[in-house]
This record gives sequence, C-alpha cells and structure tokens, in this order.
Amino acid sequence: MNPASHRFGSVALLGRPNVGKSTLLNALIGQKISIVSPKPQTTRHRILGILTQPQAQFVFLDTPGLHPGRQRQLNRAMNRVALAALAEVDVIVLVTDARGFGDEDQVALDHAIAVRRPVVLALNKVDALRPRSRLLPALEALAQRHAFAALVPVSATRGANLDRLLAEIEKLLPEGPAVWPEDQVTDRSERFLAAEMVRERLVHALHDEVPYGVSVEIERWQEDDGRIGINAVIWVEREAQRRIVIGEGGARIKGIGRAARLALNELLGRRVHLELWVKVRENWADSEQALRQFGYDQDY
Ligand SMILES: Nc1nc2c(ncn2[C@@H]2O[C@H](COP(=O)(O)OP(=O)(O)OP(=O)(O)O)[C@@H](O)[C@H]2O)c(=O)[nH]1
Ligand SMILES: [Mg+2]
Repeated sequence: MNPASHRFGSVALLGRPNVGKSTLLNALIGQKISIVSPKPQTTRHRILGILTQPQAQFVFLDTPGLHPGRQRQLNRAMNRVALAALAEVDVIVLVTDARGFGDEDQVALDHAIAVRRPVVLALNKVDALRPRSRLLPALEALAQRHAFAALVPVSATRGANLDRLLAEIEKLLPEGPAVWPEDQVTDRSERFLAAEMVRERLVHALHDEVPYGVSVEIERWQEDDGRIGINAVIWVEREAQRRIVIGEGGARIKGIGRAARLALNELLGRRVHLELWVKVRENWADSEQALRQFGYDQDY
C-alpha cells in the first residue's frame, strides 16, 4: 500500500428528520450503531461510525434531523448537535428522500452551503420511487440548486449504490493515515448504545407524542460470568405517559423489555438481564438540568 494515497476524513450525514440518515450510517458501516424508526426525530445525538477500507478510513457523523418549529429545549439541543457537527467535517452528505425535495431539505442544504464544505447529495429511498422515470428529471432539477460534488441515488435499506456513494466521498477526503483502530466502529460506549436500543424499542412500541417525551438512562451495569445485569430508567414527562408505557397489567413494558433484551444480547454478544423502571420527571425535555443529566449536552 502506498501510504501517500491513503485518505482519512470525516463526513456528516445531514438532512431533515426521517429521510434515512441513521439507516444509511448503519448500512455504510455494516453494523447497527444508530437507532432507526418510522417516526421523525429519532436520533438525538451525534453518532460516530467508522468505516475502514484498505485505501481510506471514513468517519461518519450521524446527526439529528434538522427541524424548525417545536422549540423545546430538547429540540433546540438536537438542532445544535446537528449544526455543530458541520464545523468539524471535511465533507457533508445531504440525505434527502428521492420522492421529493421540500423546504426543510432546502434549510439543511443552506446550512451545508454556509459552512463551505463539499456537499454530496444522497437521494435515499429510490426503491420507493414510482415511477422510476421520475428520477432523471429530479436529478436535473436538484443539480440547479447547488454545485453538488456528486448526486447519488441510493437505497439504504437495500444497500443499493452505496459503493458509488463511498467512491464519490472518498475523492473528497484529504490524504492522510487512518486515525482509528481498524476494528473500531464507533466512539460510543456499550452503555450508551444499550440505552439507545431500549429507546428504539420504546419508539417502535409507542404512538403519537409519547416517544418525544421519553429518555432512557442506564442506572446499573454489572458484568459477571459473561452475563450483564442492566437496570435502565425510562423517564417520561407525565403520569399519563407512565401509564401508557407500562400498559394494561404491565403488558407493554414487558414486551418492550423482551424486545430490548434480545437486541442487547445481539449487540453485546453476551447474555443480558434487563430491568426497566418507568419514572416521571415533569417536562424534562424543557429542563436544561435534565438534558445535562441525560447526556444531551455532551455532543457539542
Ligand atoms: N423504502 C425505504 N425506506 C427507508 C430507506 N432508508 C430508510 N428508510 C426508512 O425511513 C424511516 C426513517 O429512517 P431513519 O434512518 O430513522 O431516518 P433518519 O433520517 O435517521 O431520521 P431522524 O433520526 O429522525 O432524523 C425508517 O422507517 C426506515 O426504515 C430506504 O432506502 N428505502
Ligand atoms: Mg436518525
């Protein structure tokens, strides 16, 4: 290997909520490190994913979907996390839904342009585009909006065209040696990933506004004999939400616990004993102190 031709750099995945940024990150890394759901505003943190290839090391930053409106402290913190990530990257991948480009996509593009980094446009979910003949005119119209370094249609769920996306990104990375160990895929702790897996199961099991008022905190983490005991607190904002999370006779929380335990067994490669507690902290998403306690201020 010629060390001079090796590339290293960081790449932000930016876009409005729900376009598939986290799904794309997981597909690029080949491992589930960022949680995914059909509901917008799933990602709340900057999640770093490392992909090591012989000729390049890519450090991807998944970010919370940029969203205007809803100005709670948590939402503001999420937008701040996404925008702060832009300052530290070499390349921005703007992720959009191939089926349409709207005002919120334009807001994300404007932020990308403002920091003067090369922008690759990833038009995700092409598998869902009907009829396929819409793709070419869409690409032509988007090319008028900005001098993108590349426009690449992809499907994160099917893993389609990701090689092409990586090749376009690689061209834009500076030359340099790898910085992370080649077997490392994220900078996040197992503890953090475990809390996120529990939250993912909650988001999937809950409807309407409840997922937005839920946070997960790991209270106890004890390893012995290849087995891990984890106690997690599910924080909600109101007593009514606590009752919803617990469900009739505890049925919902049991289902969530079972699903989360299976996901954790797989993630950690060890047997997990998981205990969940649901507690109320009034309007925590508007409390600076609670946001700090739950780790929403550590990303920027
Ligand atoms: N059809 C289709 N669906 C996709 C694709 N990629 C992601 N999705 C779905 O889109 C939804 C949102 O995916 P996420 O990866 O959570 O989206 P996100 O952009 O990270 O969302 P936030 O974290 O809320 O900003 C999920 O239901 C995914 O399964 C794709 O290539 N095709
Ligand atoms: Mg996400």
